[in-house]
Amino acid sequence: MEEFRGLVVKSTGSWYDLEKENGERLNARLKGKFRLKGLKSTNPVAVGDWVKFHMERDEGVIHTIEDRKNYIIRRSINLSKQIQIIAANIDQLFLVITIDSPPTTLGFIDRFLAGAEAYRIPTVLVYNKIDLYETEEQKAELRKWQSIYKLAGYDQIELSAEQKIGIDTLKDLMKDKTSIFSGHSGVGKSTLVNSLDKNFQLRVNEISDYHKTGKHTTTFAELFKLSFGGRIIDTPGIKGFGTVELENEVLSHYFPEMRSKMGGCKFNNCVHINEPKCAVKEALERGEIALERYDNYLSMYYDDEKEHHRAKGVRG
Ligand SMILES: Nc1nc2c(ncn2[C@@H]2O[C@H](COP(=O)(O)OP(=O)(O)OP(=O)(O)O)[C@@H](O)[C@H]2O)c(=O)[nH]1
Ligand SMILES: [Mg+2]
Ligand SMILES: [Zn+2]
Repeated sequence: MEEFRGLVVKSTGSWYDLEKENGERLNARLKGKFRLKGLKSTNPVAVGDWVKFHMERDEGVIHTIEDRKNYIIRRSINLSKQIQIIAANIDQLFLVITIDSPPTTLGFIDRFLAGAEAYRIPTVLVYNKIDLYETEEQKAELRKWQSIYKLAGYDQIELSAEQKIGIDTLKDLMKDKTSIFSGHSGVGKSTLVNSLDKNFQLRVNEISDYHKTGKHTTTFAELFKLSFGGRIIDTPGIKGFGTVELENEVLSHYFPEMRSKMGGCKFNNCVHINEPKCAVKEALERGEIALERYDNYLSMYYDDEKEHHRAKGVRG
């Protein structure tokens, strides 16, 4: 039987829309006795997966999922052991940020970035609405944030989705890659995505309206192709990574600027708080790690500890 290769562009849970390598689209379902090793998930195949299939009449029958480069999951609310794979094979996340309209906090950004590190997905910080940074004070604040994340090693761009400033730089970064946009409500994600591709406009509005109906807990992700050669996965599932469990012992691994220094710590289980001869704290003192980032590291560390004690308490 002839075998084909396809990309999952939409999933309803029982039906999949596939795109073949020649661009052709078709409907597919899973082979009857399909089993996935390892992961206990409610959906074995997710948007962004590459699969192998054969044809039965005019529908595809998926029999193999290719190895994933990465994926994002969501824990289902009722069945605590079950997870739902939201999307797979993501090349990059764009975290859209506005400093005060609406406010994004450094704490939110650092949690998001640590979560993305845990999933091994590169993140680019996108400062939108630069047309609104008018006073010297506002501009200074923007420079300060940019210097914090430059020190941490993140790529950053600034733009105005509304005034179409800096859009080409974003398109260059997106070319031939699969991207996801995240960020607080109102930072301009839809405006930004609309400005990328004229033909895309309708779809984006459809999506955001759909989300507003509050059905997003059962909505699956969808993958869209952009005319300039890039893909966007639209997913309601990751406004942030608040639900990702980041174990305290490895939390600093998810801060790239700490990760690169911790080889020099005296203790190999150093958590860079009270230990002597800690290379991370030495770097902090030399100004090679931003104090704001370190403070957020600490607050995540102690938050999780509190969480942990509370959970223990409940269990008795
Ligand atoms: N001044 C200015 N306003 C912008 C810019 N980008 C977006 N906006 C405005 O910000 C508001 C929110 O933009 P949206 O694109 O709807 O934001 P969103 O991130 O998609 O929000 P949710 O769908 O709720 O998550 C709208 O009124 C936009 O017109 C920009 O670059 N400059
Ligand atoms: Mg939107
Ligand atoms: Zn240390």
